[in-house]
Amino acid sequence: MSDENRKNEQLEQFRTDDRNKKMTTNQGTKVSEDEFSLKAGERGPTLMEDFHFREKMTHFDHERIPERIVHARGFAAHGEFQPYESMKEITKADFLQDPSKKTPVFVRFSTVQGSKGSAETVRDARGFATKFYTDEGNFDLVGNNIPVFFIQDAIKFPDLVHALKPEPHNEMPQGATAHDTFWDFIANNQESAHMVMWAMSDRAIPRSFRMMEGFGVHTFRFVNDKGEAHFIKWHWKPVLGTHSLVWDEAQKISGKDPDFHRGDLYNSIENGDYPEFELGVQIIKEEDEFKFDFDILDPTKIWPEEDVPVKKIGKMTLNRNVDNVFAETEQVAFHPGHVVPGIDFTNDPLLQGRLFSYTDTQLIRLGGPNFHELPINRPVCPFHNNQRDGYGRMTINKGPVAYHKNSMADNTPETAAPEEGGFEHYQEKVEGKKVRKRSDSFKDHFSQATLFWNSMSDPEKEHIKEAFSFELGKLSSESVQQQVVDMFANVSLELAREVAQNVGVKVPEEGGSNVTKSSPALSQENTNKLPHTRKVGVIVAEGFHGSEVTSVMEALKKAEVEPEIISDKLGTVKGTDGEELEADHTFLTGESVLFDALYAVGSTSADKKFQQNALYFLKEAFAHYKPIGATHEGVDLLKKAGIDDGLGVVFNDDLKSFVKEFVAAIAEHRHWDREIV
Ligand code: HDD
Repeated sequence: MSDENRKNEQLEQFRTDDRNKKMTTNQGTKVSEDEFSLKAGERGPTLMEDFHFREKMTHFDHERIPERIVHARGFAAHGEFQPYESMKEITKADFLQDPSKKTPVFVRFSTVQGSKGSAETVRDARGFATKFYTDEGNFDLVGNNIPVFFIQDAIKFPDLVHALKPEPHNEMPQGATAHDTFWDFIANNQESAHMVMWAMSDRAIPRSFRMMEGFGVHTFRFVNDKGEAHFIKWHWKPVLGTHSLVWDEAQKISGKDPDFHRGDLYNSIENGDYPEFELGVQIIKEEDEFKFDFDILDPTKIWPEEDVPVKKIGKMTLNRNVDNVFAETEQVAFHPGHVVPGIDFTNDPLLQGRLFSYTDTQLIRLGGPNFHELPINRPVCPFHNNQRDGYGRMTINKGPVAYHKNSMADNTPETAAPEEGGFEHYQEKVEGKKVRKRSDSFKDHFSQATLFWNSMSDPEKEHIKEAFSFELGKLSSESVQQQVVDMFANVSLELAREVAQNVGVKVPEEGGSNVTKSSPALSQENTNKLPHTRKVGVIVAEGFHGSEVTSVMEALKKAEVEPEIISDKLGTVKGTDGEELEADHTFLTGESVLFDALYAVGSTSADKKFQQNALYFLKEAFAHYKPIGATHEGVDLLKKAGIDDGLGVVFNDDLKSFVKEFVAAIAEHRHWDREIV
């Protein structure tokens, strides 16, 4: 962790450590008894004058605040951002000028649909919200891991969310879109087609927050010190690549470890494996605004990376966990309208509406207009204005003057000219009639949905078909099923026909698309593939091949893979040559679904029960296309399970070659060639 993190220094003033201290009330009076309330007689009623009881109970009664209406389930971490080069030519944003300058950041990842206690590996978009504490004020990049959105106009957001959330009459299902109202909304709001394709793809079940892309979604503007503007789109690219779970695995993890994603993020930071994301921008010149076959202001459209390349402009490293989840992760308030000079908005009607909604929601959630004073939300630069009072005001503004303009305080706080860093809105020329309508340029809902479909590899296409078949298969309304199938016939007839057959509705005859274009950048097949931080479960029984296993484990660690021992009981497992290993998990506490790969070692003395448990783990890992390695008795185990060498299964008695092949198989992430299509 960098010592010069200004946000960390600021937060330090608010941190407190209660250990080894005397207990007091909130008024500072020392407490002599905390187990018994004050009573009139040992068996008598509690007395009103028990101020300690009253205070303790009242505080407890008020501990909960409303959860976020969307993105309630989230987890966050601190870090730093550093640009690769000066972006002076196109933006005057101070934090993007100097490659030696580090800016503190706070990132909150989230699911959208479920409530605060819901499972984390559900099928859903993920929020990816970053607060940059810049020297010119806070800049919030409030994005998702999907680059497009369901709707084009913010006025539909309450409808979308009402349809997406658990149904109001029975509050089901939790953390899932597989229900009638969601799909009814989709079929009747067809601008959602593109985002639905992403939501049905593997992108919606990420392996880790560390392995997802992030997108600002909207088109924003960069403005330089000459007042010239460019259109831009924001991207976060994970250094570890973009990787996903398998749907069956994701559902099982929801039960086995509902905290899977936060655990993964928290532990990787605790272990010093700091998650890294490169910040990228796509840039379009003002004069090229109308050169595309889509409207660049439409938030249901991407700018294909092959047409508008992503320029990587810096890197973010997450290097510190929060000290207190409520104080930091829960109370952080993001807002797409928190911008700094050099970054500006466009007329995207979804963005425009968001600019209203976020402050409004914080007023109810955080209880008033002073949420910017909460430690996590405070800018690291000074802030001065004439705003005063309100619930929970912490700042003590001195003096009688709280108005502009004034003479009594020399007309201060004074406004700043643009040269002094004053924010100046980009002077875009606007004219038109007041209308409530969709622009004609926003009316093509299907071309990019087909572009996405065309860009998928065969396994990815198969997963999309299965996801649609799962979701629609859960509906009770046949009419909605039919409407959705008919809608997606406009994206791909192959997709719609297969889904129709799977869910038993009329197979569409007509449809299809004449879009043949594809964008390789959209396929996860083409992502970074690295073995780093992958978890390998090493299945070991008493009497294992001692030195061999330890040398394989050492070699795996060298490749930055993380082996963890699974056995039938916790404690020491002894090898043939006296070698000892400590079991991290048993077959009860560990689970095949919680590992990226398995290494079967076994032993000659493994009993039947051990073998049965190990076989269950191995078969499940195989079914989830995970790399599996085996040596010695482990090979026999696998053969018993009917699993043979090849397709990500590595048997090799030569240890050096074994490690090399196994690490390569781990880097590959999943071995889809096992899939029977
Ligand atoms: Fe939103 C939260 C991202 C459209 C209204 N949104 C929220 C969060 C993220 C996003 C990441 C969680 C922030 C956190 O971790 O605290 N939202 C998006 C993206 C959108 C989007 C990428 C489309 C491009 N959102 C959107 C619209 C509206 C909202 C159109 C309303 C007009 N979003 C909200 C909200 C939330 C929110 C209700 C809930 C909690 C909060 O803001 O602070 O105001």
